[in-house]
Amino acid sequence: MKERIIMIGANGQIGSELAVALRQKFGNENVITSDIRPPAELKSGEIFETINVLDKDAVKALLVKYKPTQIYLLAAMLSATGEQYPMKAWDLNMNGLLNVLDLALELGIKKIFWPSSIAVFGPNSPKQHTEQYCVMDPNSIYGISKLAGERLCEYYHQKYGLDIRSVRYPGIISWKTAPGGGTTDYAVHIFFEALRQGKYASFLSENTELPMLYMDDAVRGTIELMDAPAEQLSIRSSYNLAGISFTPAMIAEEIKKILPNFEMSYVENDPRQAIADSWPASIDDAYARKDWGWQPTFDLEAMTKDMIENLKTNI
Ligand code: VAH
Repeated sequence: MKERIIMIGANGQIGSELAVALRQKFGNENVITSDIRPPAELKSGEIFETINVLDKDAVKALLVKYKPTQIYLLAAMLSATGEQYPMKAWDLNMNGLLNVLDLALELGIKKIFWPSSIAVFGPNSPKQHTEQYCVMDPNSIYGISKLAGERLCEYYHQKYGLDIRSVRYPGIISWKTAPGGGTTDYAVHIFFEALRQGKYASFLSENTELPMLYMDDAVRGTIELMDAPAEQLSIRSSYNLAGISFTPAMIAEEIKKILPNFEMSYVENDPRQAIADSWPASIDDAYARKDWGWQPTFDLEAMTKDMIENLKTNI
């Protein structure tokens, strides 16, 4: 059967690159992107619809119009912005998901991708090699909404048979689309500033180790999960996914190997520090590796080189 995909929340950091890969895989005519406002650019042949995921009737009309076989739901408010507008974050992250889950059930759309995050772990979760199953006490509204969302996904799978698939993304690093409102965004901003200003003032302290993943790996891994045979998947909440764990000091050193004059400094008392301190430093992704062959390819050196080479020609 021909696959047709609707992506909701397609203008964000992950959606904008995932859409490119999906259009290459399935053809422009089979990938409809949507978001609350039009994208900065839309190439000829690409289909886009303006939609608010909280408007259930509008989402239903979209799904009835295009009859997708898969839905990618990426609309969410991330950790840092979520702490500024907690109830808006809860509303978007939870009711957006519930709208899609209920409509998928009603309209018989079996396959759904929904991103979770390492933000579902909290201060009492293990800090290093955080397992798939462990104490999870998130204390950001974003992390709380993602943990609740994981529980809903597993519930809709077990109770109704929806084929929902999910990964706990680390901080995602990319050069094509700037991230919005995240705690890990420093690891993207640093590259733009290193090339523009030759310096960067990090809002996270130098030894704040966080799990990160390069966008190329994140996009490939997401599609590999969606392509995996359903019977191979033992996790229906959300898979731990690991790539590269590093600190601001480590990424600064890596940048200096290419830009020797780069200067790093640190801003104290940024509210995002407390969020970062509640998260793990590294993740154990054994289940993803075993169930569907997950394997990251970019290490810190390769990512830094790729980021700087691409930004040099694109900004
Ligand atoms: C954030 N980039 O910083 C997101 C991500 C693990 C972090 O969920 O909120």
